[in-house]
Amino acid sequence: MTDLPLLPTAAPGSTPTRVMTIAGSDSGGGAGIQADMRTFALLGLHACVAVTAVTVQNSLGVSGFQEIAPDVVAAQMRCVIDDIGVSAAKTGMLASAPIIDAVVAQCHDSGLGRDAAVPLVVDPVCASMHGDPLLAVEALDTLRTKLIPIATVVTPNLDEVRLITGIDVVDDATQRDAARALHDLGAKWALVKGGHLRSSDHSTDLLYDGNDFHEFEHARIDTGHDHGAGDTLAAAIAAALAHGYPVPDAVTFAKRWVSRGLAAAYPLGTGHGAVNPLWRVSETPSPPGG
Ligand code: PXL
Repeated sequence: MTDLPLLPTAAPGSTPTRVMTIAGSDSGGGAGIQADMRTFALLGLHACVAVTAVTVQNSLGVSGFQEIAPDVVAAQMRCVIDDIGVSAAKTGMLASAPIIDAVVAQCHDSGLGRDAAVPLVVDPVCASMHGDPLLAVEALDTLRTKLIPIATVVTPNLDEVRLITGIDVVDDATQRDAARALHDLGAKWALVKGGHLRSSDHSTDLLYDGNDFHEFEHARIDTGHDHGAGDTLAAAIAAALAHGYPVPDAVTFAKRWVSRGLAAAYPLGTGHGAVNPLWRVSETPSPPGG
């Protein structure tokens, strides 16, 4: 598997591949649509956006958010997909059951999802890293029964796995149980992120498609500044799918992308800093005279 190219991938003046994020805005710029758009742009894609909510947050946490009306979320998706077209899409913070319902209905109408032409990565965002809720508790059932069944890939962390499946992942066996449960809910591929599970210096993510388990082991990168890491991982998977990668290769690529971003993470404010998806830019030559 080769690395995805840095922008631009289309000749000047010609249209790049498009991808859409359906997610919330993070005023601190570390997560949400801001993280997604940076990753999409750096991976040679034109980023389209359906905003679901506007959060008020800084490095210390989320102090509130305003939801966007569900029909406006769906309208953003529809008008972009009908005109500009996208090769992959990703969901992040969806805030409420009515927004999930509107997104799922629009995915069906617009040909997004596991059995449709356009793959859909579902990052089932439930709360911020500080524990601030980003999805209404009563929306969990809608997430479970309507959105996950149309996911090409679902990418929960261990807290989200517990909320969605009821499984407390504590070892290899329960991580496999969780992957099976997510696949049983209808996701084509389930990626159960291992977090701190097995060892303090390594982390293993598990990918499952109903037949094979793929393990992705990587060294844990010790940074207090990992805000936006989950969003960036899911966005990089969507970007790689838009470029035509098969799912296991897309995950391999995305893991590398996030690891490098974590190694280059930076502090912000007085709380948590952010994963740095711009790490790759500093490796490119300066422009002439720059
Ligand atoms: O990292 C999850 C996430 C997604 N989307 C938005 C967020 C966060 C975490 O804070 O604020 C808008």
